[in-house]
Amino acid sequence: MTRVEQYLFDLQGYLIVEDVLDAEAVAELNRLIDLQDVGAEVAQAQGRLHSGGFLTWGQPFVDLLDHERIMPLLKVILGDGFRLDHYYAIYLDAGAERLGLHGGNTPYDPPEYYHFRNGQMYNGLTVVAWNLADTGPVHGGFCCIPGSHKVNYPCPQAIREAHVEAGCVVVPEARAGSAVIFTEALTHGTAPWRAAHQRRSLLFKYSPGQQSWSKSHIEPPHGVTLTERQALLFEPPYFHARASLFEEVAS
Ligand SMILES: O=C(O)CCC(=O)C(=O)O
Repeated sequence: MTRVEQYLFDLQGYLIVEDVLDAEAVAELNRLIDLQDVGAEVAQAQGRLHSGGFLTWGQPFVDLLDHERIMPLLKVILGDGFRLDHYYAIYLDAGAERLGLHGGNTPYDPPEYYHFRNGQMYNGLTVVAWNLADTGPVHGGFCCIPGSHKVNYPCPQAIREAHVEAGCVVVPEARAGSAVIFTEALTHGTAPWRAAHQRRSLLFKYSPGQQSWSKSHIEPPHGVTLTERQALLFEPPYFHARASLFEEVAS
């Protein structure tokens, strides 16, 4: 993680990592999604679908679990030994309405925190959202109140209601191929989807090794071969003697 990335994540509570996937990789992931006939499901769900299960749809999805560009950033954000808590995709069609603002440092939510101690950050549940379509102020998609992972007052109702119309809410530009990393301690939501193209974002949510946000602990997907490091990401939550994700890692 560069000093700039570290500064921006600490300052804002999120970071856009541009061009992690090239156009070919994005096209392949989209092709594999198309094979699943997702379009019909999204239409049936009135233009908004949150759904998991895609790790069995092809190796390119599995490769995202521990992408080499993202892992060093997560090591700083979450500490070594973090685990995959849960994952799902967001599909939005034109006209999909907003998802309300949620999260934020206050009131305190134990599994979703941002602390700074001993000269380093400690985060609870943290999201890596892979964008397979352009998102941003014109199109819609992820929105947030930068810095709210450290805020000391609850988000006022007036700001929740105004949503993206509130001056403090941003819809960051995040093109296809980028990854948006954010702490769930950030106040965030979804801006209405105004683009003609379908929003496709794959959200991988990681917890520090000792905790779980989800009631159930995620199982490795059936019929998928994982590397040693990917398998470690599916370990249940515990702290003592947790294996490093960064030493002698099988590629
Ligand atoms: O990316 C988005 O649209 C928001 C996702 C969200 O609200 C969440 O991960 O809790």
